[in-house]
Parts: sequence; C-alpha cells; structure tokens
Amino acid sequence: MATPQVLSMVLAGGEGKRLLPLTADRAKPAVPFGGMYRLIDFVLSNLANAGFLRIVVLTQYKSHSLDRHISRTWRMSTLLGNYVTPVPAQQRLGPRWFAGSADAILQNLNLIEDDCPDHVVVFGADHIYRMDPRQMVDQHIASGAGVTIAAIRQPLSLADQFGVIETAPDGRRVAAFLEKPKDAAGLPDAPDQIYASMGNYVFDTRVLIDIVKRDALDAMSRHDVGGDIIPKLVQAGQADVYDFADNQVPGATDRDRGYWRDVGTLDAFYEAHMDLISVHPIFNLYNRKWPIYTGHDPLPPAKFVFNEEGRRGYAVDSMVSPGAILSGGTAERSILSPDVHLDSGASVCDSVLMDGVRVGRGAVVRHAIIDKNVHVPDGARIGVDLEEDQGRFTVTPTGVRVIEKNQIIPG
Ligand code: ADQ
Repeated sequence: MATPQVLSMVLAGGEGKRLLPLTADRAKPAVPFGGMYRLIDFVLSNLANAGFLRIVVLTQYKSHSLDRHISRTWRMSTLLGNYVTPVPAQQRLGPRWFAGSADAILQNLNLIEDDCPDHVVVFGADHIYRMDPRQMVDQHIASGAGVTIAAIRQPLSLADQFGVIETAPDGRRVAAFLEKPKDAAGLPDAPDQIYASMGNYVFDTRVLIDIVKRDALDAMSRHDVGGDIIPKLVQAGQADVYDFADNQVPGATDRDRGYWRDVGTLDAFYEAHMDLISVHPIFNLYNRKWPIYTGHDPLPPAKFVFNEEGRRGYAVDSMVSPGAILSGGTAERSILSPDVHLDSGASVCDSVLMDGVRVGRGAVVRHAIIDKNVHVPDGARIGVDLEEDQGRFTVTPTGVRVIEKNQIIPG
C-alpha cells in the first residue's frame, strides 16, 4: 500500500491575550519556554520526529519573532520535498486579515491544493507535550472519519477553556461537541473530569476543503475551527475522537506518558516551568528518542564564578542555559535562559528568567517571570512586597510577578 500523503498545518496566529504581557510583542507560539525553547518547538518536534516533514505554519498576529525563529531553527533539507514554511496572512481573498483559524485555512487552501495530500494534520501551536501523530493518522485512515480530534481528560473546572467532547457508546464517534461551555457536565465515570479537545485534528483533505468553503458562506460563523468547523462535522456524524492516552512515544516514561499542558495562562505557564525543575519532572526534556528541537546563537557554556569579593556563584534545583554567568550571584529553583547574568550577591528563587536578563548586585528576585533583556538594578527587590509589586508589575492570581520585555525597573 502506498504511504498516505500528509500535509501538516500548524495554527500559529493566536494572540494569547491571557499570557499578556508575555504576548505584548510576540505571538503566543513564539513565547520562550524552558530556557531554550519556544512554545512552537513542541508541536514542530512532534511532527518532525514522526517524519511529517511538509509543514506550513499559519501566522498572523505579531509574527516577527515567530517567523525569525522558524526560519532560523526549522530550516530543513528541501530534498524529498520537505519544508517548514511560515506563511503570514497575505490577504489572498481581499483586503482583510484572518477572521478566525478556519478563515486562516480558507485563505491558504492553495497550499493544500498545490500539495495534494490525502490527509491534512491541523495542529495548534501552543501546547507542551510529546505525541506521535502517526498513530492518530493511522486511526483516522482506518476509521474513514472526516475528521479525527485528539482528546484528553481534563478537570471539569477548566471546561470553559476547551472544546468538550461527548462520545457515542462506541467510545469513538463524537456524539456532541461544545466549544468552551459555561455549564459542562462531568464524565459518567469521573464527574470531576471532562473529555477535552486538544485542538489537534486530522482531516480528510476533501472534507476539510469542503467544510471551510461552506463555512465561509455562513454569515453566522466566526470562522473558527473549534467553534464552527468541528461542531458542523460532529453534526454531520463525520467526527471521531483519538484518545491521547493511547499514544505511545518512543522513550516515554510512565511518568510523562500522557503529559499535555495548555499553558494558556501565566499561572499555568509558571507551573509548567516549576515542573521542569522539580527533582523528578513529569515532562522529561531528556528523552533522546523523541527530542524537542530548538535553535540558538552559538554561546559559550554557563559559567559559575567564585568572585573576588568572596561570593560564590551557584545554582541548585535549577536549569541554566549557555551564555549565563553567575558571578557571585545565586539561583534556586529557577530557570535561567541563555545570556542571563547574576551579579555579586544577587539572589534569584522560584523564578523564570528569559534571554539576556541581568540581575544587579544584591538584587532579590522571588516568584517571578522576567521577560527578555530586563535589567534588574542593583539592590532592587522583586517578589518581596506584594503591594509594591502590584503597583508596578503584572501579578497573577497565585502571586507570580511578571515583568515585561525591556521594562525599566527603578533602582
Ligand atoms: P483555543 O486555543 O482557545 O481553543 P484558538 O484561540 O482558536 O482556540 O487557538 C487555536 C490555535 O489556533 C492556536 O494555536 C492559535 O495560535 C491558532 N490561531 C487562532 N487564531 C488564528 C488565526 N486567525 N490564524 C492562525 N492561527 C490561529 C482550541 C480549540 C478548543 C480546544 C483548545 C485546546 O478551539 O476546542 O479545546 O484549543 O487547547
């Protein structure tokens, strides 16, 4: 049997409003994660590891850093027709931006028509997980469904953030689908859980082309994949579910099998980082059999200096990226991205520092996410006085201080 032809479309145009201020200047899929990565590296690594090497990334909102990251990191050999191409909104169908994710697909149908795939994998771009999409495509082909939706159990309390799926008695066919319902009911066998769409779909090519064209004519539609396309295919009896719990990734451990995080809020983003630096993280970045790829400027190894003032630079329970220099400054339970500098006596705890952050002499940073290139002046205190911090930074419901890119902090 001939290998099925698969084209992957990664939806990467979302604004990510709930991640503000980290998305003030960049699309959500370009938000840095785990010191060395961008959110989009996770979905692209999953596709690349599966050998799905014809990938278009649909971008729109503040896409400059996303485009740059993709072009630099994800340049692939064009031998055998492989590519990862960022496709900006081009207003092909008239002078308007994408109305929603389904409109983004509609405006790029030429890419599908040019490629002539049998199936189109349409994945979101802002989740932390490992998944072998071949297994989902195999199920999709075997079942003959028009669309197959990846699904995972999630807490009932999060129902209003997800597409909620009710399956038919066979456990496969989607009987009902509600996009972000306010009053979802729990599952019969687990009343405190729902079955959530992961925002990852495999479409039969003809079904996809047909539905986005029909949806374009629907004046009531918001032209959103989760909000409009999927409910229509469910109603037509054409949608199946793929249970993420069945996915087996090479090298996965019992602990990280089934891990999936929608880091849609600042607190979820922070928690996912704290997992990485826990002694036994659930998500295993060290799985060499299913690597998460990324790219960076060449930088020297991280350096820890016992300085001339007799202060030791050290980090414990932390991840420290290349180019970092801890010159008499310390990090505990923190993630330091490339090119972070901690000066003499600086103390950083329970924090995420992005590229190029400088923490001055004697400064204290607690419970914070600090975006790129922020300079914390000598002696400054972040995460110590809640009232003071509320006046100058974003403070999340759990008290994480978020300092935006290039923000000037008074000394
Ligand atoms: P959300 O993530 O809230 O829910 P959405 O904001 O549409 O839905 O984002 C889905 C993906 O599409 C993201 O990767 C985003 O970057 C991208 N995107 C959004 N608008 C776009 C546009 N105009 N152009 C290109 N890309 C765009 C979705 C589903 C839910 C599901 C959750 C899982 O709708 O059913 O449960 O994902 O997180």
